[in-house]
Order: sequence, then C-alpha cells, then structure tokens
Amino acid sequence: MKPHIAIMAAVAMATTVSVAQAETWDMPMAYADGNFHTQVGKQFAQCVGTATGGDLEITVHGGGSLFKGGEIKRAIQTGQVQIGERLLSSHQNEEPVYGIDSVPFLATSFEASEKLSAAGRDTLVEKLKDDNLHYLYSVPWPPQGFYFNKEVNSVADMEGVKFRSYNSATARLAELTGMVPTQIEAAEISQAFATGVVEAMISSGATGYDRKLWEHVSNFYAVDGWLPRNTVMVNLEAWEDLDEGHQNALTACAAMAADLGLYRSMQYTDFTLNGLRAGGMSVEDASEQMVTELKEIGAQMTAEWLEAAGDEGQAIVDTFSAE
Ligand code: PCA
Repeated sequence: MKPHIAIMAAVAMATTVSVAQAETWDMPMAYADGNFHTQVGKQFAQCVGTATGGDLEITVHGGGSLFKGGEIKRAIQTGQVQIGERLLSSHQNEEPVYGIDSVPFLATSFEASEKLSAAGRDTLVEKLKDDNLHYLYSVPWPPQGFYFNKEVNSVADMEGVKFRSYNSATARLAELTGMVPTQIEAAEISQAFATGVVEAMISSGATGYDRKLWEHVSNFYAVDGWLPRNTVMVNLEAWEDLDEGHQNALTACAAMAADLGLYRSMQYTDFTLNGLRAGGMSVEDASEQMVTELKEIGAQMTAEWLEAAGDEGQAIVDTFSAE
C-alpha cells in the first residue's frame, strides 16, 4: 500500500470508529421552540454533548414535532426514543403520584413547588422506574391563572363555558366549576380557540404568551392555583446501557438544567404577563369571592387526590407540610 493510501485508510477507519462510538438520542418536547422549557432542554443537551466529549449527542425536537405531548411518555417507555420531556400530571390516571403538582392550592409558589417536588422525589423516582423510566430533572411552569373572553368574578360566571384542560385535575376543576372541559395539548391551543372548540383555560402566563391568547380572549385572572412541572425522563434500558461516567455526566447536566429551568420560569412569569398586557388583555388578580370559592373546590380536590394516592400520597404531603 502506498503511504498516503495507508494514511487515508487509517483516517477513514478512525472516523468510522468514532462515528460508531458516538451515540445519538432523540429528545421530544411538547412546547414551543421559544418556550423556556425547550430552551433549557437544548442547553441540557449541549451540556451532555460537552460533558461526554461528544460520545452522546442529544437532538431536541421541540413543539411536539417528533411526538405530541400526549405520546411522549409512552414513546420513552417503549424505547421509540431514549429521552423526552412530559407534563407528568397528565398521566395522573395511571398513577396518582404523577398528579401531585396539580392539586389546587397545595403548592402555590416557586418555593413551595420546589419543596413539594423534593418531598415527593423518592416516591416519584420509584414510580417512574416501575414504568421503565429513569428520572432526570423537572422544571415548574409559572403559577396558573384563568383565561376568559369576558369578565369573570365568581364561579357562577363560569357556568357552561367551553374550557380547555391539559390534565385530569384541570378537567375536574372545570366540572366542579360548571364548565365543559376538552383536553387539548398546548401546541393545538391557538387552533382550538380560533375555531371556537374552547373559549377559556387555566394555564401560565407563559403558555398564553407563547400561543398569543390575546387574539382570542380578553381577561387573565391570576389565581396562583399550582405550578405543574415538566419532567425529563430516560428509557431505563438506555440509561442502564450507559457507563457510569456517562451517567454521571447526565446527572450533573440534569442538576444544571433544573436550576436554570427554575430561574428561567421565574423570569418568564412577569415577562409573559406583561406580554399579555401588551397584546391588549386585562391582567389582574382574581376577585376575593372567586378565590374563596376556588379554594373550597381545591379542598375537595385535595381530599379526592389523597384518597386516590393513599398512604404514599399522605406521606409526601406530610413531609411537605412539616419542614
Ligand atoms: N402550560 C402548559 C401546562 C401548564 C402551563 O402553564 C399547558 O397549558 O399545556
């Protein structure tokens, strides 16, 4: 073999070897590319690429482009993708513990959301493991408030309103307030409002801002009902196939992403509420009467959740309340 051919062959072989070693994972995410969750996911992916020296490259697919929100958990569980992010509370019907962050008026601030998440972490990790998933990190949405296309001062004003829900807790809340729920993923909100399928919802300022809700509704009422969380999970076999060094890299990047996500969520709260105002919406606190009535409904939903979640659920709430 001529020397330069030998070198070329060696280079080709080296390239082949390194390509064969580098693993690529797909990471579906359900929310808009510009949303902080997606941006944090991308920074997490970048961190993993750097920390593993390029051995593991994660490609983020935002906006529900690879799998829609409702399909993501199953896609990870079954190994169709190795990693992804999901609003776990929308799987509360599978496992009550997944819905703890959406129990109305249990944890109503960023601080409380972090505390509740920490109190329930060990149980959540076990539940996810039973579902063939490894927990990596979770990030709270900003506090939840109501969007209506009219002035609403009490629960009576909600009667008969067509309401967009995103999990079973928001559907139950609609029922208990006399509204008519339809479950719709965030990516489909604009269309659902534009076609009149729904006319109201409860969500963060962030999602209303991402979906330009001012084009469809007039009023936002801050209620700070709860802060649901998005959870990033890995297929258990994919996780176990990683060597310890790479697992450590993912765990470290996950800790970074959790901190960054919390910070970005806090930052995004005022920014997006101001964005709703700039779009022409009225943004104000819910009336005292509305809050009082909602808290009564919240107490009923808390009791319902505790009944479903049993001793395990009670233990998480006790740890959360004790500290
Ligand atoms: N946005 C998501 C979940 C909670 C939130 O603030 C949504 O509306 O689908």
